[in-house]
Amino acid sequence: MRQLTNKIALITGASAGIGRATALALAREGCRTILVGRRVDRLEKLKKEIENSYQQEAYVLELDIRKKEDVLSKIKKLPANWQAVDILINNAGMAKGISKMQDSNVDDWDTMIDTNVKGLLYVTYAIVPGMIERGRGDIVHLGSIAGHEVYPGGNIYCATKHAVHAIEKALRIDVVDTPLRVSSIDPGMVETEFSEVRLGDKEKAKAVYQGLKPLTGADIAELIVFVVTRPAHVQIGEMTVFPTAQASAMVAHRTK
Ligand code: 8X3
Repeated sequence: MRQLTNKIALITGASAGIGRATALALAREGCRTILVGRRVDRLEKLKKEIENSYQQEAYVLELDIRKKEDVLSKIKKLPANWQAVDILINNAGMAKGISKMQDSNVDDWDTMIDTNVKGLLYVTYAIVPGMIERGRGDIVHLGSIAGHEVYPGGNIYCATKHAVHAIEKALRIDVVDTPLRVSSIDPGMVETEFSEVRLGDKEKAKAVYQGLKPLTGADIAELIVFVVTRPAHVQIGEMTVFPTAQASAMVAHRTK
């Protein structure tokens, strides 16, 4: 039997990148997956792929996690057989812009803070009480090296990822008297839509990963599978992961 047979995993930002890869990996390991995102067409395609590849059920939940009332009501109204979420993957997040703080677009700050911090909190708040009641649950945040370091142009994005760490550590304290586990996976360079969204330009996004082999969403998904398949007494705190050619947020080795 696969390790995660019949567990329910809810993945935010499941339509692309790390979220999509994680949904596929968890389904492969036996999870029934709740695919959360705004781009329903993509989520529906992913649901079909999961059903065809792994003969696993998936459920599409159209949701913008920035909308507090929607998060609370839509998660509450999940069908009865999808209510008992065992694994929460707080993946949805993004960076917008690389300007200095004094030159940046304040609307971009709102987007990042509302998604990366407030959205993550709303989803966590909607799910964790049920986990405590059922006496089981894993919460995995997608942090970043930007939650450990601050680099030029990173300002507000780095602030949001530092906040993700604070939330992760605080939640671990708050559920220490329960069987719940709280973890954060903190990647360096992963080639997804991330840089395109941040820079608003395909070519510039490509250049971010030029001359080195970046991580993929699938690399991160395998770490998430590892985290949630540890024995019940083993709780991973934070796991930092880089491409071999990256040493820190600012140090990478590129070949021509
Ligand atoms: C993404 C990694 O280095 O661009 O979170 O901040 S980095």
